[in-house]
Amino acid sequence: MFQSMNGYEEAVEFLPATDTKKVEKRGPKVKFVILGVVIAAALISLMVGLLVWHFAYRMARVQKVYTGNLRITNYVFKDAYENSSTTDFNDLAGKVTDMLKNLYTSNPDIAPHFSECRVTAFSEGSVLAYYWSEFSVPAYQEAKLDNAVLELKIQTVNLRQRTVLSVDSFEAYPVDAQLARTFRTSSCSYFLHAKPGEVTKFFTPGFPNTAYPPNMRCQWTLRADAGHVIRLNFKTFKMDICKTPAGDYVKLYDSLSIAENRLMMTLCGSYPPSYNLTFFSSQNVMMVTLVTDDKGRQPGFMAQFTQVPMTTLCGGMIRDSGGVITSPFYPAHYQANRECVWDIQVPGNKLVKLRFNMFYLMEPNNSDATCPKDYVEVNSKKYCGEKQSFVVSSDNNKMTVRFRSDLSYTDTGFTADYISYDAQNPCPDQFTCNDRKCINKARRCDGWNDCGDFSDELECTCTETQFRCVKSQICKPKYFLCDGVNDCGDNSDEANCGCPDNTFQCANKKCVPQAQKCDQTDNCGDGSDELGCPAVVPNSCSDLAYKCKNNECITKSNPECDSVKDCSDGSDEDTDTCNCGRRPYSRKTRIVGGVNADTGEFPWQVSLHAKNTGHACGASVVSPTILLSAAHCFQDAQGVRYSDPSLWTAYLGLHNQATRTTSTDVQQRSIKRIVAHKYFNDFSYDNDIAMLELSSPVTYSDFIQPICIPEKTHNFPVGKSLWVTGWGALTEGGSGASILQKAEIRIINYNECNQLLENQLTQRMICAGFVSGGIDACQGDSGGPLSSLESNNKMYLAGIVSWGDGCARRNKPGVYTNVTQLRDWIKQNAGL
Ligand code: 4AZ
Repeated sequence: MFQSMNGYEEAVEFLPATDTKKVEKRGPKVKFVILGVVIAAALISLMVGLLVWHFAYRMARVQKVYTGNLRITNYVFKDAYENSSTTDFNDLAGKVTDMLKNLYTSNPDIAPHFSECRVTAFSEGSVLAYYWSEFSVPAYQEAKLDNAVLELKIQTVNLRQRTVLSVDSFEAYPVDAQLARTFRTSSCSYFLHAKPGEVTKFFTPGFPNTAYPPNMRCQWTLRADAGHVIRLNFKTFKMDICKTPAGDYVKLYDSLSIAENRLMMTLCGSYPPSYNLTFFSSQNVMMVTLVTDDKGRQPGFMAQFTQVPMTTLCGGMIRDSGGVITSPFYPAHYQANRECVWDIQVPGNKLVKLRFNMFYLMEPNNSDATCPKDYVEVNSKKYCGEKQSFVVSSDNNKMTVRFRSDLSYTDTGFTADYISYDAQNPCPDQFTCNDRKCINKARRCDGWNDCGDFSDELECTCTETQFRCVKSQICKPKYFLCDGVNDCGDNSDEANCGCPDNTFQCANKKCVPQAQKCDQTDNCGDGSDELGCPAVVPNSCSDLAYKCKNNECITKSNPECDSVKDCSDGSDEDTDTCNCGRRPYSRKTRIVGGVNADTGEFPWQVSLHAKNTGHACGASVVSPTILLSAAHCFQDAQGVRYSDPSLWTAYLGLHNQATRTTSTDVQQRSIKRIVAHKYFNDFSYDNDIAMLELSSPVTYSDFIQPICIPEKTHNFPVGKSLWVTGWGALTEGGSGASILQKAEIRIINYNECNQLLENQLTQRMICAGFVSGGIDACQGDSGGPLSSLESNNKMYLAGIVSWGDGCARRNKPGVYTNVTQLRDWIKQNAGL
């Protein structure tokens, strides 16, 4: 190879080094040529750049659409204006569009861009004309056009001079041009006028037989007679889950234009049928629009509306010594653009106290404490947003309460009760909080913030079973020290609890050598040293690691069904196992008046009826044929053979006990087999679990779904919030509930609870509730689920209602069967 190259070299003719002239002569010429080429290239790119800029930016045009309404004062509304094919409509529409065109073309910032404008509807008042106007504007002039069009509002004086129309108000609002166009051309457009005394229904295309179509744009124009408002109620609302920014959604407008400044509410996701989705218009019109994307089909909605006489009556003079005030139409959404003033006056020697029990005046994306939009003003202080129960009191015998809603967004409002009280003794036989709320005297200085403002916990002498938090100076029970929960709020109860260097602090506060972390041995005794260990160690599972079907071990915390494939065989994400814990009604619900669950909110909840007794116990659906419940429900007693399957009937999908035989959501089954835990101890209630096989499988529905069974390595940490549900007694020794009840409670530290319950706990039990009492399961809730919402957004069966020392007592939390500890039993007996 080397040789052949030598051969070529001989043929190359090099410039003789001595021929310097030749080199000099060529040099400057080449330089000029290069320079010329560079300049030409620069000029060309400049030109191209300019052209691109010109066409792509200066010439690139944006379609702009504005919508709104204007009020014509020298015309009187007539029925013909409702129908766009009448001559009356077209005459007046022509005048309005002429006026708009005049207005636009006489403004130098608007005229060059104006394309088209149309009147879409009229309504009463004298005549409100709804319109849209379209413009085509170079991108760089968009902001200028926006300003000019929106400022037109204030030029209404000129309007009168130029046209035969007297216009006293004019609104314009930019809308998405694409959306506006598709609404205009959509064939899915309906015009409905309420009939006096009748209910008018409308629904999404295909409802209830088929899902609504993809990429749909529909609009419903709703009208009522003059002097009426519209009451709109969604009976069913099942849309795709809410997605931002797009997705499927329904918008309600307090207007006949789709201007966002008149938007009352955006609805998406699904609402349980028991949710009060009721809205009132402020005038006699309303617009409902539907937008769907290309995925995630659902049944849609069914709505109905009626007309009700318009009344501006709200608020007033109150001279009674006590009563209730609410926002208009509570608990339906209040109207936009309302003002109510209550002037409360009680006898001269008394003061006024107002307690808000429900308070929802929420505006999306608005956390402004000055309450610039909807608010309630009491004694000149404004309140808005979403609030827990609170009390406002006055220093004299008068109180003025003002409720104000602006043009857009409405909420469910408020309900409040007012009482008059004696200034010298605001809380007879009770403790008076700083905000003049009254609480039971026994709750003073007990370590719990019963007043809500800590005033019951100030200036206390700590007892020997209490310690004092550093910042707040509040006394708390000593067993809060070093329990891993920041009870003081300043962490002072958790300070100085640490472990020495090179040791690891377990969840139960034990210290173990650092080297024992993730060594697949439970050195802590609570497994916490083996949690959160990233490595996957094949074929050597410790008790604490999740075991894959192929025997791989996953030491990550709660790896099952978290949408991450941790096992190489994917068994942690098995679709059959993971198809559980779903709540078809996805909306976060608000409890309005009490603790009733919503229909379908806990679709795994079962009511077990014993012959001649009625509802006796709860249970949970875990598969189409299997329920889990508590073993103590099936112990023979008082001459009744509770262990006999034929004694029992299971009601699935049940919400209200009164409708268990009539509701179409309910599926009723007899029981084929009951398997109680072999080692259930009817003295200690250890191993309080039973499996029930149904006579025939149930069909899953929106109201019947299985709950997920946690793996034995699943971690439910202390302090985690869970839901307990059932139809059990509403008070200790009291009678059961008709509507399924729900209560949010928290997991309590095992050792602390064991102390409170005098060492009666076994490892197959967990405690949940509140040491302060007040919220708990009770008789009749037994066997029912303790449901835990996990990070994968599925509900898991953390426990089964088992026993307690009474119900809701202080220092006596409820005890639940620890499902993770009985995971192997469930596998062996239920095959799941
Ligand atoms: C019962 O008798 C019962 N406070 C269930 C739970 C609790 C108390 C009693 C918990 O079924």
